[in-house]
Amino acid sequence: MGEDEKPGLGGQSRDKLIRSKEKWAEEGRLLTGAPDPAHRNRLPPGQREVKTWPVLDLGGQPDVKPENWRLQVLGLVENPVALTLTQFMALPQTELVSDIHCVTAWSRFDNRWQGVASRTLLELVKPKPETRHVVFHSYDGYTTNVRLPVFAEDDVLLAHSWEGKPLAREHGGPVRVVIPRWYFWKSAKWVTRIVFHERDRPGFWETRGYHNDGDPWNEERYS
Ligand SMILES: Nc1nc2c(c(=O)[nH]1)N[C@H]1C(S)=C(S)[C@@H](COP(=O)(O)O)O[C@H]1N2
Ligand SMILES: [Mo]
Repeated sequence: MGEDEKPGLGGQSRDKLIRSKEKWAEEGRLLTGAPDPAHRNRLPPGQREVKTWPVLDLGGQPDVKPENWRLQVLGLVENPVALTLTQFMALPQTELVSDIHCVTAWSRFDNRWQGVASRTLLELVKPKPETRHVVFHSYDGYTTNVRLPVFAEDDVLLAHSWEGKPLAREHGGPVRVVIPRWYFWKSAKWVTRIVFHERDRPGFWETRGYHNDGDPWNEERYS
């Protein structure tokens, strides 16, 4: 792990937090048994709308100074890059509005994000043909995985701002991933490394009972 990449809360409280979420998965908490694959409702099954923006993490929020932030994009790509925040901000910029759906049952509508579209990044690094999977690595040691076509959707971005202001540290600033079609645990905060693979590598929650995909309308909460 690098200088800024220290896991948050050590020891007992972190273990307790992780254990209680694993228990949710074992018990199948919040499942309604009534999926909505056609998206008839804006709110996915078992979710409730909130107007606040809850903070979820593993008990620590890494303090990554903008000048120290790096984004490495590597693995099965033609053109691996390591970007400073200045270089990242110089890439073509996108603004997108999307809803958040957290697996703990809250949803937040109409979040306005500014950042770099995943497609812009893909054009820059050029994944090799055998690439199938993407893993995000964060400064707090968190990881999460998605299939390449999921990352390549046109509503996915690496966000540095929310509602026109720099993304707050508690929400993953300087830069986080936003994958609005999946539960929000796929949207890595404090992202620092994006690695392209031929084989899948389940991430932090995916190896602790959570679904490998995470489509809220199909209630893909747990594996
Ligand atoms: N690096 C990192 N990213 C993370 C997490 C985390 O613990 N560490 N938690 C995930 C989970 S479970 C959720 S619901 C969202 C929460 O994002 P928010 O705190 O901005 O609402 O971040 C996701 N990304
Ligand atoms: Mo979550």
